[in-house]
Amino acid sequence: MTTSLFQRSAGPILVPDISIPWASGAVFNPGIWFENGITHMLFRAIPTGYSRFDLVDPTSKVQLTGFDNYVSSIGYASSRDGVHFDWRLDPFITPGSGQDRYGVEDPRISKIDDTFLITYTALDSPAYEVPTKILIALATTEDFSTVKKLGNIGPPVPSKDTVIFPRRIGGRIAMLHRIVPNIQLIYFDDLEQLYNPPERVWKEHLSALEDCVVMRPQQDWESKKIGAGPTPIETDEGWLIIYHAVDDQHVYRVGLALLDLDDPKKVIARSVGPVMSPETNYERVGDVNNVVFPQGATLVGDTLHIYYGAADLVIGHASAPLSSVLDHLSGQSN
Ligand code: BMA
Repeated sequence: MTTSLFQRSAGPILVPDISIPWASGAVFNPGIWFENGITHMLFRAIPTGYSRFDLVDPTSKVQLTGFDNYVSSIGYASSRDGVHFDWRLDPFITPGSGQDRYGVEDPRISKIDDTFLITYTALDSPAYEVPTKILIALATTEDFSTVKKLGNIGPPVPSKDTVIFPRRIGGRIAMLHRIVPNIQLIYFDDLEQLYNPPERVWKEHLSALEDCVVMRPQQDWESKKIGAGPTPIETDEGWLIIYHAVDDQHVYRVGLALLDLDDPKKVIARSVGPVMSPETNYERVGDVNNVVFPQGATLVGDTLHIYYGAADLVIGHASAPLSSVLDHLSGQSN
């Protein structure tokens, strides 16, 4: 199933810290931005005090996990070598009293002009209440010190796994998101439209949703759903997309794809098999077992670094030469 394309660090690179109350229970799913030698990380963090319970999926009968008292914040850490991170002691984004009152989750970082754009999931109902009210939220920062929450920028239907391309494409802002089970692409004319999308933008997108699909589940290991991970990485061959895929048994794995640089709706190549699967103990056993959830990546020289949530409890890191990743993809179909 797995290949040795990616080399993991010896163990998790960030774990919950009992002395930091808001991050004492779990830290996972890190968004990453690399600039001027610094790796900036934003991650999902949960305080201790939550409890797990078993849930059975009513259709598939697969055993799932539910949680009580499980409200996430987003923390910040930074690193000079990409693997040893220093924490900021207070959370970077906290849930408010509005549509994000049940938690802020899964941040991805992009940058247009001089502004960092942070897309994340906001919960307007308790996690694991069905149907969960989830929204796409946006926040901006210039310096990873202060942050401005802009609220809900998403459609009037549940959507998550949202990431903005790190430059304009054809003069517009391009964003991937996921309405189950596919990955879709939407464009905004400019930052103002992204910050405060007029109703018609999502209305038009939803009415032509099938035409906006970039990737659909294709393989058994992707059967339930797929979702974009890190900010797309620009390479000579195309936009490198690192995504997660969930199978019928609720196992999360990692896949790769290449999208056309000028028209990212065109898939140039895509993994046939997963490039990472839960293998180590900390990926197989945690708050949600059998999860590798990539959400951040950097290209430093010729090395591609991937940062991922492991079993919804800790943060893992793996790397591979970009040339090997592109060679691997050139042997795959789409
Ligand atoms: C997704 C999100 C992620 C989580 C994953 C696996 O739906 O909630 O934050 O890591 O499920 O539980």
